[in-house]
Amino acid sequence: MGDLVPSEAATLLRQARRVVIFTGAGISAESGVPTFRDALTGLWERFDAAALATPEAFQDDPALVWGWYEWRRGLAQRVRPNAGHEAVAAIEARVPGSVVVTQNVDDLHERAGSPAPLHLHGSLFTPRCSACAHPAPLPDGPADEPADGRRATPPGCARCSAPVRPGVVWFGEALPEAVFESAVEAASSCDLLLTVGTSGLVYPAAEIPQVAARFGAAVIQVNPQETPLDPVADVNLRGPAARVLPALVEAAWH
Ligand code: BJW
Ligand code: ZN
Repeated sequence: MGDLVPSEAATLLRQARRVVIFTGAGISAESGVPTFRDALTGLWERFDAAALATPEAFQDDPALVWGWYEWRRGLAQRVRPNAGHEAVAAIEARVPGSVVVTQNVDDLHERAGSPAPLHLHGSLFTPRCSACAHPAPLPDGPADEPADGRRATPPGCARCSAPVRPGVVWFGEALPEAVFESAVEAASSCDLLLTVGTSGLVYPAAEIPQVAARFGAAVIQVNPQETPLDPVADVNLRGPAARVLPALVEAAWH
């Protein structure tokens, strides 16, 4: 454990009064949710996730895109939060001025006990109308791989009968404004930002750690790989979140 976390990182966390924990797909990897880049497993390996996560893909082939998201919703429901999500909730419990900002569309932070994570890219669990944005109920029964393959025709909107779409943010779409503003506000007023399991490639989300650094916060990154955020981070902890985050909590407070 000792070599996972240098004392500098433990001290930064112990002394912090406001922590922002900024997470990406890597924090859910050890729960069994493929990261965005390797989300193309199983039945989906023939498809390019970046091409499916667009309004154009949904317009061209709504059943393909809806089926992909229903499969991912089913997977998210079947897996459990891991020790990384639990360590994040432990930090929030210990440092009351903390905020979780996640790019993830699963609900594993909530299920680990994080009270109100800010979901920059929406959620698998809040479908809405693709035309009038009226919120739609989740389909009945457990979401699963559609029995007849990859496709699942999306339900129609109760108000206008246009196809229902997933409540996520696709490429080319604006992030939910109030959520993004709250994230920027939290980043600009924290004294420590932890960036965990994100490639740091997708904007404007990737600005969040940079905002924190610009406003004088320390930045700790947790990722087994190098990312474009390496130079922004004061400390780079190279390892998987479910091992490194509990070790960091342990080193800070026990
Ligand atoms: C571990 C680990 C372990 C592994 N422990 N770590 C230039 C060209 C074209 C477009 C653009 C451009 N510059 C900017 C743009 C715009 C675009 C963008 O950023 N594109 C880039 C790719 C270039 N951005 C947008 O379009 C955004 N909107 C926008 O800009 O709107 C403008 C606008 C304004 C006003 C009106 C209208 C429009 C929207 C971006 C939305 C992103 N949405 C997605 C899909 C969400 C739904 C879904 O999940 O399907 O969000 S894309 C995808 O990427 C998803 C993720 O949240 C996001 C970030 O991915 P993340 O989390 O970093 O995952 P990975 O897989 O990339 O990385 C995993 C990391 O984990 C790796 O580093 C591993 O090493 C690590 N890891 N195991 C810890 N155990
Ligand atoms: Zn509608």
